[in-house]
Amino acid sequence: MFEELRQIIEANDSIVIFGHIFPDGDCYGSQIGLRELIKLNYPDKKVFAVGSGLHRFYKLMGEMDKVSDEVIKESLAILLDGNDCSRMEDQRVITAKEFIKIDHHIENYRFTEGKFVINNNANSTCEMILQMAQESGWKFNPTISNALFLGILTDSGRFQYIEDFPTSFHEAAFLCENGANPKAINDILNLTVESALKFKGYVYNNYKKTKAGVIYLTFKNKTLRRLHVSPNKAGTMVNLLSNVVGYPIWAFFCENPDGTCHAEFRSSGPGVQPIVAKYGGGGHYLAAGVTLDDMSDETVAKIIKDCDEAILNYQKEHK
Ligand SMILES: [Mn+2]
Repeated sequence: MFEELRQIIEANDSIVIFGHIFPDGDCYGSQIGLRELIKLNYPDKKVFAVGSGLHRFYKLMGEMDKVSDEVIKESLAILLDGNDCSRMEDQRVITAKEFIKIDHHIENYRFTEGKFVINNNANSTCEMILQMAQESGWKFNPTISNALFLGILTDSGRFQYIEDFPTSFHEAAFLCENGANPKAINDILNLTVESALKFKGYVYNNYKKTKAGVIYLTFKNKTLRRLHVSPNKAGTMVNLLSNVVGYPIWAFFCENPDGTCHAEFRSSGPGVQPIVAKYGGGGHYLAAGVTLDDMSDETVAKIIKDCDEAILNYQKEHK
């Protein structure tokens, strides 16, 4: 499946690996995992991973690289875990010499910049990198295994959201046999801070719901500042409202300092990706996000109404 991408990687001596804005475990894990795989298996190549990464994992898996504009201009850019160049955190990506992409998100429009492999059924981009490495017969080391395990673990909701359990568990076992340490990774993931407790208290005291079955919350920017949580960080905690009986869609609307709104949607059945796609957002069928122009009552009401309709249609289809 990855033959063509592997040939392009082999043909380039300088490679820069890009990840999406607001990097998560899969973004950082796939960037580090692929960088270390290329370093180990093609020691003569120069390979870098750019972006802000996940600081709390630096000690276990390694840091991100600082790369000059000149290097990017002479390099192959590998885009990971995001639809296209506009989603990448380091916008210098557009100046690269050549592009390839590996991703598991639903494609909003065709990636025309270069060759790509997309697998919507993969639980993570890290799983795809692992499959590429196995297909290529590449060697592994503990850093690579930890990094890829991190992405599989976090993007699958710790092995909940998986299409093909036997395959994913075999892959997890392979990574453990090659040095991944799930306990060390979980220990870092499980750490929390006191402000998170205050945030949870606010969520459980202030959520709203609709008759059809949407449970949601809007956060004014000043509320988020008072709670010491950024709009993006708040969005990652939308699952605080997950799996409440009678509420198949849950959502957070988080107002950014500039008045725009970062909104996250999750579902246990009705598709939310088609809803956010109407507003320029994207993601997965049951887990998607969007940036809205504002967080006015009208804007929120409109998209909540779409969610209500999706639930009612879903219920009709699944009677
Ligand atoms: Mn991902």
